[in-house]
Amino acid sequence: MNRAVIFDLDGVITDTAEFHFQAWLQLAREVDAPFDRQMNEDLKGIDRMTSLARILAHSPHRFDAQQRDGLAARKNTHYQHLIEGITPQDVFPGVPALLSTLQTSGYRLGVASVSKNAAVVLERLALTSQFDFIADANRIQNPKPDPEIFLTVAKALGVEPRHCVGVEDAAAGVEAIRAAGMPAIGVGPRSALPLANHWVDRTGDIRINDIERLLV
Ligand code: B16
Ligand code: MG
Repeated sequence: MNRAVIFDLDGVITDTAEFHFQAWLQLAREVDAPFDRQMNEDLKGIDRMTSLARILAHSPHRFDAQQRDGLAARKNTHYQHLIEGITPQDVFPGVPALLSTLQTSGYRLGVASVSKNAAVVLERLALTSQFDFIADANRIQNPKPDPEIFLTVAKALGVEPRHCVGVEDAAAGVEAIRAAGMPAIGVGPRSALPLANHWVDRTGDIRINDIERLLV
């Protein structure tokens, strides 16, 4: 039987979730919108334009479509600046060993990130070749919590969704995995990711037994 593990990127493989937060914080200040870590929790796993709309809802200013495009590009410039210096040392501890163990145990490996910067981040982490398929966010019509991105990766890997496990740090991402008909491992507290089937504090804490138990 073909089996697969499909990983989110930001906040699961590396700490780019923090860089997204820093970039949104800078943008929020520029539009006089209140923004903090708590509000950022609702943006995790959410695509760029939807995230921007949520921040602008708290701004006293109004922006037309063209101005919004400009603001989204500005946030992305802040983000790209922050990720310039990432190196393979920024991969979360235990992740390279987990990927190797899964590979040698016959699992297919995929990445389901809605970030349009995912390919660049994976290159800088020197992880591109570890995965059998990396979704291209530019080709995904429906962002998380829609299951489209996880179903796309499962199809590309040639594995039935029920034989895939998804790994996510965001509530919208866990919802997308479950809607795709896959069991989900939540990286974070059970209270923040209530729809997951198993929880770990860090991705490197995932054991192959946890995955096998979820697939029986
Ligand atoms: P970009 P993931 C998501 O990536 C991030 O969690 C989210 O904060 C970000 O807004 C989104 O990607 C879009 O990223 O602006 O780089 O296209 O968690 O799905 O890996
Ligand atoms: Mg994430």
